[in-house]
Amino acid sequence: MIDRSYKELLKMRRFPHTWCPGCGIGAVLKNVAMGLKELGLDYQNTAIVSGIGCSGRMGGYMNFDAVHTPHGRALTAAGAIKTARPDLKVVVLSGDGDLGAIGGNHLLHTSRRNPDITVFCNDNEIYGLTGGQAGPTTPKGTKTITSPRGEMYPPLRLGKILTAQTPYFFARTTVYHLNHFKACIREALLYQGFSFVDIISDCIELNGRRQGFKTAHQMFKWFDERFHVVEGVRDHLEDDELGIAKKEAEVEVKAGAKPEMEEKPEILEEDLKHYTIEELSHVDGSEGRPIFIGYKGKIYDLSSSPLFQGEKRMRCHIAGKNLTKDMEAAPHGEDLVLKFPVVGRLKE
Ligand SMILES: Cc1ncc(C[n+]2csc(CCOP(=O)(O)OP(=O)(O)O)c2C)c(N)n1
Ligand code: SF4
Repeated sequence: MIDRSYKELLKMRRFPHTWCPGCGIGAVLKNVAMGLKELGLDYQNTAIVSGIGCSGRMGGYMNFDAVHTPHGRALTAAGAIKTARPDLKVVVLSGDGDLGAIGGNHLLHTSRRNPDITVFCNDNEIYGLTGGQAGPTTPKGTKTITSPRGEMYPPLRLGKILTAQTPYFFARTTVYHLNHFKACIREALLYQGFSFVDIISDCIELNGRRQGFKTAHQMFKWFDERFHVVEGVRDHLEDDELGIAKKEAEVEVKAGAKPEMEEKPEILEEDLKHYTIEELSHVDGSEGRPIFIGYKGKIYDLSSSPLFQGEKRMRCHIAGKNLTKDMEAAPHGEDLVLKFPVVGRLKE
């Protein structure tokens, strides 16, 4: 049976929504809601922030405390919320124009400060709400209402800007590459720091039709021709690549100083407790219990993860489970787990 519990996170009473039929924003809203639901994120532990635009309307349909900011200011509000309430997950939903043009300066400086904020950018490569003007990510040569002979300037390469300085998490995906899209949403939400997902999406009415596409599906096929998925975690993504680029901060080693080694408490193999799947399922973080997960035969204690702190400690769906298969399908979570202490072994 299809799990439709993500709908609890949407204000269904406000439907039908405002977007045109075939618009990619619906897919972004639905899949972000599914990703939040899967990770146990809801109105008690998460705040949503949007800017202005068709994309900026997503926050209004979500069953969360959501802030609809002036045009371009979503990241300033998100940063303020995170500063005042570090226990909250803060998620920004907005468009390429809002985040990359009028909000571009905030994007630069928020990414530099690296707060734990996740941004989902519905990148339809146009200003949709205001009638289809060329925006910062409009590809060169695209005919728009403000560039009837084709956009003169090359687009802003969000990926290049956001991966220029470590640490960073930048993912590019499309509304058409559904499995990849879902994996990016999940990885971005799990990342501790500033994560940005550039979701190539369609504005069929005010971008697609002007370029000769008759349906949203024709635009999806065009996304499939323009982009291809690259596996694993990269340092950077080429302009035609869909994937995840992630890098930790470079460690500064002063001249003459010995690099500091991370101290890991040594646990002897014979001291490790052996857990069955059944026993593991009880160590799920509920009622003050620790948060254990299984991975490749070992049990890791994730209780100290900042994701699971605060008075409203989340009951995360990953706790108490053997995640080996899930993480093999989406290997980006591995480095998240390996830094936590090994506290046991999984009985086969
Ligand atoms: C200060 C200010 N300048 C301009 C506008 C007009 N305006 C509203 S939405 C928008 C563009 C939004 O584009 P994007 O973020 O790509 O969203 P989309 O509508 O394509 O989803 C503009 C220029 C505004 N509302 N406020
Ligand atoms: S104008 Fe474009 S972006 Fe706005 S709702 Fe319609 S299709 Fe979507």
